[in-house]
Amino acid sequence: MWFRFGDVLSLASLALVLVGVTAISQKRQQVDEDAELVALKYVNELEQEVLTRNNEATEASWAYESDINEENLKLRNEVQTRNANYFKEIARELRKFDYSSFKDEVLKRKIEKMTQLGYAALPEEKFTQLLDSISGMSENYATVKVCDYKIREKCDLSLEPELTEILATSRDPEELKYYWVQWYDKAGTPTRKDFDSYVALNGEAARLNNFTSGAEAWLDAYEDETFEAQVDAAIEEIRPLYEQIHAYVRHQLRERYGDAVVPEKGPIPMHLLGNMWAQTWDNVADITTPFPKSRQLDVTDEMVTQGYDSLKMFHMGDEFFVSLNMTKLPQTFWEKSILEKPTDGRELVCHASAWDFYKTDDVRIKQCTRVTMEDFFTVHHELGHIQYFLQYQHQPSVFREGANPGFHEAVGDVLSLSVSTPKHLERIGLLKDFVLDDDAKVNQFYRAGLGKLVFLPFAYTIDKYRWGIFRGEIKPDEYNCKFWEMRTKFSGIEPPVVRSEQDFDAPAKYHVSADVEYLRYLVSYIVQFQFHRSACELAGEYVKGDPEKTVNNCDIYQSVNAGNTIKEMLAMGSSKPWPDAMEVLTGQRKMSADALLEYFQPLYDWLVVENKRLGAYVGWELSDKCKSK
Ligand code: X8Z
Ligand code: ZN
Repeated sequence: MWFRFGDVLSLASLALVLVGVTAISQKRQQVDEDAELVALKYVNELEQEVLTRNNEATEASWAYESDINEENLKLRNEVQTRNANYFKEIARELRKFDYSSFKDEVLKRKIEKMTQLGYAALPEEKFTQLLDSISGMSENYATVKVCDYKIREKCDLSLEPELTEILATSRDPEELKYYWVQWYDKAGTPTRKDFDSYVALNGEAARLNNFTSGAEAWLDAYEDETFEAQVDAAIEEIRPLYEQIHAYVRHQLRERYGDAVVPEKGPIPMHLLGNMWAQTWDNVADITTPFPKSRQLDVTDEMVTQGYDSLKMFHMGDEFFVSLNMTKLPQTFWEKSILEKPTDGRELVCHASAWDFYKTDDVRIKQCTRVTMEDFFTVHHELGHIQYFLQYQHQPSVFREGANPGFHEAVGDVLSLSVSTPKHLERIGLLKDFVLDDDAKVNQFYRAGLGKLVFLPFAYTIDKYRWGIFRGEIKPDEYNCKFWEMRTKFSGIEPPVVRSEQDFDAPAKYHVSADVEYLRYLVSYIVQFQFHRSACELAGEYVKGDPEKTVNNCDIYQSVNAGNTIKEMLAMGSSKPWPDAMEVLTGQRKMSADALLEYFQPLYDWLVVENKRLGAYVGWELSDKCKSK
């Protein structure tokens, strides 16, 4: 016998149960599918309203930032508060769906993004308090005026253009120190109260969004649990190279300023480095260059001689993008942008920015452009943001973002890497009869090092410091000295005067006062070399192992092939995780310092030999320039 009677019964009931289970699961599946359809319809129907609201908010922010006054601030805050409530409501509705089991990956990704509320998660009263704290800081930053070094009763100097210009060009340590102190005292310290309230509310918002702190909320944009560790590893990888350029610059500055101003083994006094935050040092290339007799690559004077103005600079940037078969700037860009500092006396945020108005072709830049080579690069940087906006404007609103924030920052810089080659500068008539011999090459690599390499530990510190604060690891009574301790540790620089906990210096950097995440720039300065190398390969300008076709002398200008592939990456917006976008251009799915190290290998080789020859000390001792009491 195969089975007994009872077995028959139990088999039958099993079959019945199975039929039942199948029916239930079919039904459940049906319910799931119905729910998914309902969600899809809901999300699609929101699209137009989301665009309109984003547009209104952007218009209000633009109006305020280009004309800072009470009324514009009030209007901006009203729109933002209204929108925060709206997006909170949408998120509440969307959370009713069990969207983690949705089959439509695009829909799932949309809902995940739409339920991430950021500051809008706060109750309305706290949301407006947070807005007030941030606008308090950034308004202070935008409106600081300092008094002239020689004519002390003349007190109308702004960061842009006056202080920026002085820091870049003055070679008088006392004058530089004076302006440094003025700026940090006025742009940093007065923000302390607002900053404390900002930290508290930022933390509350992060926890409402299920993050442990604001640090995790920021890192979430990179969609990779191990991203922080990868960033740490990249900084370690770059460190030997950084130490070499640092040692060389310190040595050269000692030659110029002497032992009493620049120590042999200590950190470099930062006011001597050509930039208020010592974030890039290319403004001191002229006084530290390896081969002063060889022609230098600074074309600022030539730009002035040729009568360049901001409009010309933007037209040239536009022309570069068009030469890559990318999108030409729309007419309204020229009509609505602010490309020069207004002279009608109104206050505005001068820090350069690019804006997407969530319509078709309404994109703008606000920049207090100066006619310098440095700003020529910034023009390309900003136009890179604009090109990204134009390439992804067909995407649904939630995907109208960079693949990650670092991608957005990298696009224009990829073009700048081409613009900065002697080859390109000759092409556009800014450099004539240039002989690219060995000395000139070292000068070129060195200048690139001052513009790119030295930025990496700076960018790292700005957010490592804020992560520390957000995570409660850096305590309020050590905010200032921790900042300088970290700046010294990672960059080997120090303030020109002793600072204390009576001072508060980090908000003297725009992005700290304006609550802009900064890791994006570190990521950009790494991935842009990956993008550059691949674009050069596509342009036929780079062949691995070919000494005639290196990444250092590559100009992708007029390469439709490179342009089309970059375009393909940009057009994805944030519709896919960033490794998918990176793969389109580079074939790689990881952020890697390899391309950057390849770019700077010739500089590294030269610096190691030269620092030995000069007996330049490599590394730095601790700083005693911050006293906690
Ligand atoms: O803030 C900017 C751009 C606007 S996204 C002008 N940058 C960083 C800075 O100025 O600190 C570009 C490079 C770094
Ligand atoms: Zn930018």
